[in-house]
Amino acid sequence: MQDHDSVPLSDFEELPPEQMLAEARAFLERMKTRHSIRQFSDKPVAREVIEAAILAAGRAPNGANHQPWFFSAIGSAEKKKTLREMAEKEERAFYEGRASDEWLDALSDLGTDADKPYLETAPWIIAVFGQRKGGMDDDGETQNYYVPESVGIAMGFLIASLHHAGLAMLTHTPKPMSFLNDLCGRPKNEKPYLLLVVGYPAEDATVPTHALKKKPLDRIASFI
Ligand code: IYR
Repeated sequence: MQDHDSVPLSDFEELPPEQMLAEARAFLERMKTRHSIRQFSDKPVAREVIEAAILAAGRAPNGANHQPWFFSAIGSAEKKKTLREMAEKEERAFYEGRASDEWLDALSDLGTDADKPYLETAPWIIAVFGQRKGGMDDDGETQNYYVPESVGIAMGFLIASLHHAGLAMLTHTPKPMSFLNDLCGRPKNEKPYLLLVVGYPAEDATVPTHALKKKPLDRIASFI
């Protein structure tokens, strides 16, 4: 290995094999209770919970440890109203012509449409940006690497962390979503990847049956 500064690994926790298996299976069971929902309550969620989840996302492995992500946690009623208006404008164009028939057909089992009331109802909407440039010091110039991969992993951590904390979510991707740069005051060289709607489910929240059908292990993995 090339010469570089390092410290001994000191916080790795080795588990006995039976406990390892039990933990892996317990996590699987926990993740089975994660569902994308589209009916949210307006019950508030403490900002500290969102902060901890974003910090967990910030621990994701990423290109050259440049940490090429930014999370705008939108909690103000005024911002959420503007966000809803802008997202619904794009979504109307999407559902009324921009999307192919094939795409609309693929969405029909989910019951989605251009109305996004949850963008106002849910207490937090997290906009996730990827930084094409910036490096460790956010200098806006240094090249970043594997940005979509890094941001994708961080979003997975964010979702798992919020679910673990007992919150419900929806990943939402208005198309296009370049309006988010202005809304969140982010520079042009950042690319919005996703909106994460976060809060408590409404009492009458539902899960589309289609979303419950998951591929079995032998269709998503091989052991060779
Ligand atoms: N962005 C639209 C459409 C949409 C697209 C996919 I792919 C989905 O899995 C769900 C929705 C919307 O949010 O309604």
